[in-house]
Amino acid sequence: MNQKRQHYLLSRAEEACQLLEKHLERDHVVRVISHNDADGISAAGVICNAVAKRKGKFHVTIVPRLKSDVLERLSHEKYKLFFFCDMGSAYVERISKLRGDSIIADHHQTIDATGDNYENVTHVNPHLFGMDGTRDVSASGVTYLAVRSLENPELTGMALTGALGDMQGQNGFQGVNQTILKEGQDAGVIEVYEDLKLAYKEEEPLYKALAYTFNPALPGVSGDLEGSQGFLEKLGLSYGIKFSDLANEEKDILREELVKLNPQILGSVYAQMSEKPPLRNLEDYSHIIDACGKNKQHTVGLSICLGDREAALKEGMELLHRYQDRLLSGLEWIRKEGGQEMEYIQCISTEDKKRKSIMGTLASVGLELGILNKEKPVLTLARLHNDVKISARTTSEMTARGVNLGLAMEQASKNFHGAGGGHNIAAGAMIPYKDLENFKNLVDEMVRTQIAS
Ligand SMILES: [Mn+2]
Repeated sequence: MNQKRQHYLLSRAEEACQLLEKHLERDHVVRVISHNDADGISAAGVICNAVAKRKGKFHVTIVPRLKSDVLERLSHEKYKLFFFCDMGSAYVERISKLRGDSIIADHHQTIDATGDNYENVTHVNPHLFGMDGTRDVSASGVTYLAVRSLENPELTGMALTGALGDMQGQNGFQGVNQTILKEGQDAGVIEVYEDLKLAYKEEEPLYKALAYTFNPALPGVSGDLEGSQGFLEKLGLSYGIKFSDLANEEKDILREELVKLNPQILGSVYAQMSEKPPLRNLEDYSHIIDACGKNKQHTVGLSICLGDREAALKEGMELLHRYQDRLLSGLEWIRKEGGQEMEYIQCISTEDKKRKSIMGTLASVGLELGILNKEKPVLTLARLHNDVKISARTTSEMTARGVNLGLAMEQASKNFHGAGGGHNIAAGAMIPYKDLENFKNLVDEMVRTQIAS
């Protein structure tokens, strides 16, 4: 069953590949439009690398959302091939009106999968074939499929970097991601081994590497530099040295104690063999690209994907450190403030400009670390002029009990002429500020009903 679905997706991707090839042969510039997160930037990296390898030309624009004004601008452009990554599935009809051919490489749910017959649009999306775009494959993976038969096994790592950025593969890859991983391993591009899943193990002093590790979360240590120092001191380990400088027996002690904190700290590590640290470990790679996006420096991220190991990588690391500082101070703030608990949900709100863009991440990590009550879904609230931007996060235990935040955000926001939606575990909405109290009450009630039914 699954094999068959993958087969359909792969053959649709193959159609896209042939279309791409046709345009490359005619020396057409590929017009790439992609999303500003780690998955979108990696996806742009995949298509641009594939085009560059064939001596083709590309023109990339990275946007936070495919809004009307973006499509409007594109409608005046005279490119012969548009390539949409990580977006586009909700706008197939409008994309069909562009002047050239289009390829859509997306993995978001499609509202109308049947109205899909436009001669000049090749639509590649796992949902069209009954597959799960939240777990099975991300946009960078779908984009990889669309250049796969041009022989690009070296891009398998980048395809999975985006998947990790979209929180796929934290407990192993599945579906199409698994297929891509196997392909990368067979080609000697990616190696997988069991190891401690510590972040930036080769770069950072041990206490920082521990504090910056969020996948998985280490209670009392992740996001807490003092906690991490204390943990290492108690074990008699010097916290200022790098992991690689520990003696073997010290490494054993550390491993044993970390497993006690969270057994998932031992798991599969994915390494891209042609890269040196910090880009060798695919999860570290994805965090660096993510930090570029979060700091609104997506060109830096894209340059890293395109092979800049000098200026762009240096800047990427600076952006990563800035992002980590923000994350750590945000967590400290949550530890102090806590969530404002309602009956079934809790809220955290901020006026801090820099914090606003990472509220969703703070909520997820706060839940995982147990700083926030795991039993109550979190709504983060950030006021933007007359509107409030809401990010909603919960745990898989709560979704198993019936919570569906995507549904709640969509339905509740509609009541106040706002917009919202997303996945069951992570979703978002935008509503008028004046309706905030009513919105919160409504979501509280909705979550109550979801758990009860
Ligand atoms: Mn994505």
